[in-house]
Amino acid sequence: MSGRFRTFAVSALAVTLTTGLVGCGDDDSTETAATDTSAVSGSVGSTTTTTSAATPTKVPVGLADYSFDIPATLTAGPTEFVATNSGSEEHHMTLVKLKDGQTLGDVIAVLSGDVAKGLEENQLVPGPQGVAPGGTQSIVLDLEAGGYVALCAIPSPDGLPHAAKGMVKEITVAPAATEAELSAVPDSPKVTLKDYSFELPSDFDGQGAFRVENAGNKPHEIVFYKIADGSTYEDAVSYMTATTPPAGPPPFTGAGGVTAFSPGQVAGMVLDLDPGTYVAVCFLPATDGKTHLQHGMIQEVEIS
Ligand SMILES: [Cu+2]
Repeated sequence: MSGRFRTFAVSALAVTLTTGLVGCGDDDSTETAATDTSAVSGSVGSTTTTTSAATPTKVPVGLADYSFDIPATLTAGPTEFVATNSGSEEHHMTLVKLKDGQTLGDVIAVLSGDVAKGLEENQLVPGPQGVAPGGTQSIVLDLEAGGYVALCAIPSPDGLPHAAKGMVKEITVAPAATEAELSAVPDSPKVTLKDYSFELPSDFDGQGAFRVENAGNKPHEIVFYKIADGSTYEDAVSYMTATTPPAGPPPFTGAGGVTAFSPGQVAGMVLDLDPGTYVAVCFLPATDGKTHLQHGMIQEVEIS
């Protein structure tokens, strides 16, 4: 499989779960598997454009090797996930919203088999992406009540996804006392994800809030990578598309983005990109065995 070093990979996780290793360092997350999602109605997210945005509730998300520090219970409504990475590897928080009757085990099973199909069949909600060690990423969304699974699908150098090393957590989002009337997702310059391309504002400067929409028919992600000094966009592409994991560290560093999310959904993304050359990329697998990257979902971005 090409690009194996970074492809969305959960394959080793089912085994780990059945042997009970996941959650051993995180006692409060293992007892909520039977989350009742029967009261959840409607689809996740919307693309409603707002003229004034609701003020989101800030939820700090600690990313570490290999765990999430996030409350096991949240409240529905306008939410801002503020992720910080205290670990030594890049992390993200992919969020899967549980459907009626779906359990953590079901999510893992579907993502451990045919990953591309699993991504399409699950409800994927935007989360913080591409967070380098010491980095931060803020994601704004209208969080719906229900059960969620947070996981990190980024593989370590040994090929195992962080989820298989314990970076999985169940989160219950309780209904809000009063339903929010406004969206928290800002009506900012748009970043649009399509099958299979990105559309960035023509004057994209990588600064401030952006409204990220999935206008495709497939789940997509956007990850920004800053290319290291002395390396080129071509170097980054050849590293990302190598058929065997290249030796040495990648010639780029995670600079933020949004995790895989389902068609029709929308999120706010706050960026603070230093001047330099970047790659915007979607690594998700497609159902034809190629990655979205191989379908052309990669773009050079210059920040001056
Ligand atoms: Cu994609």
